[in-house]
Amino acid sequence: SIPKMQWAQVVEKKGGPPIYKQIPVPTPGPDEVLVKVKYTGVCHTDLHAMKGDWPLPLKLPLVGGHEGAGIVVAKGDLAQGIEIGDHAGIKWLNSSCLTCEFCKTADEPLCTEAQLSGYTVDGTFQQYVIGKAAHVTKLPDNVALDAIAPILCAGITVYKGLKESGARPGQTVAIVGAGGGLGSLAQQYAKAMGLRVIAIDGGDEKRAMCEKLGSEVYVDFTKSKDLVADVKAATPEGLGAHAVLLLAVSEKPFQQAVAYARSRGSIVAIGLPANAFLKAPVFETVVKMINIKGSYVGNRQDGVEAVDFFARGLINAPFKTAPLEDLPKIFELMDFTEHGKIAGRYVLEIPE
Ligand code: 8ID
Ligand code: ZN
Repeated sequence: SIPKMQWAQVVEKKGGPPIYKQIPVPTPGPDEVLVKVKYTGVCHTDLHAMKGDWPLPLKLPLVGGHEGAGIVVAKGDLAQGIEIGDHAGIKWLNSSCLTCEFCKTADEPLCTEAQLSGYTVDGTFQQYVIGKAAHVTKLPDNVALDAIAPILCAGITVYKGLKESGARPGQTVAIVGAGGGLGSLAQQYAKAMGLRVIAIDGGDEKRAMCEKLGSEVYVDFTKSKDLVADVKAATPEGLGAHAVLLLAVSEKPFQQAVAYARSRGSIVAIGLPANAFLKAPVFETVVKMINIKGSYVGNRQDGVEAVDFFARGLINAPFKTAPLEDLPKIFELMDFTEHGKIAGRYVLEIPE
């Protein structure tokens, strides 16, 4: 039976920290489901939210988290497509209107009425979370709920970003921030999609991880004397990367990527460092015919496909597990201004 109260990590004021406390269990509306969360990933977005890094209003007090994997335990009368007992994933996109032009054309992340898990509505850092039935991702029963949790944001986002890059099998993609949560999964999706990977990040722990994940070259941005030259040297004929996936939480690579992108190549901005600007020399961008674009999570079908890659055993990125109670410690490790020390993803285990 569903209890009245539950454990949650609650951010009560901008800057945090999250407070571990008991709050009421929410009741799903007619077109919603209640998911008992078993595991949730910790995305850097959760840290941005707590710090108030972005020009996008936030719910407060807030239960963060948007990479939830669990089991449907209740549903409203109008909730379709998912049943009580199904394994389910809660994504960043908690709901959208489903009637605007963006929703009609499968660009629902662009819906102006979209609700965001762990940002405008309470997310997965609690035992019971609400999701709009139409947006919950059904998960196969036979996949481990801890390992699949990070697919619900990081996996979907990098899979979509790789598709948006237009890179084709055999081409080379430079992944900037390859050692982080998104980056570790990006390497696996890229490989599964037949792409060749250059990993860019800092430190030897991330080097070892990237080499295991199948990147052909690791460029350490903290040690390289000439990053542009090192990246280009790692590409076919030294002509640069066919695609660049920008996943870092710092501005510099967003202003540098044009220099090592191949002519006709694409640069896909995905990371969201605070107050940052994309900057590119007009001359090089024009004469190299560079395509610079943004990519924002994915639609429902991208979610289905990203989960399917995982369920078929093609995606194996490392993750560490910790109890929900440890969230503040994980934020400290993640914070790049202090540590930036997490190789891969942390997944929180939600108490029974
Ligand atoms: O839909 C979207 N666009 C979307 C979805 C999900 C997450 C965007 N994001 C954003 C997050 O909000 C965050 O800004 O993507 C960014 C990366 O999220 P993450 O992977 O969860 O963060 P992380 O695990 O902390 O990894 C960041 C990595 O970047 C490296 C760090 O060492 C770390 O491994 N990095 C940094 I910071 N500066 C770098 C640099 N100059 C760098 N790597 C290479 N060069
Ligand atoms: Zn995320």
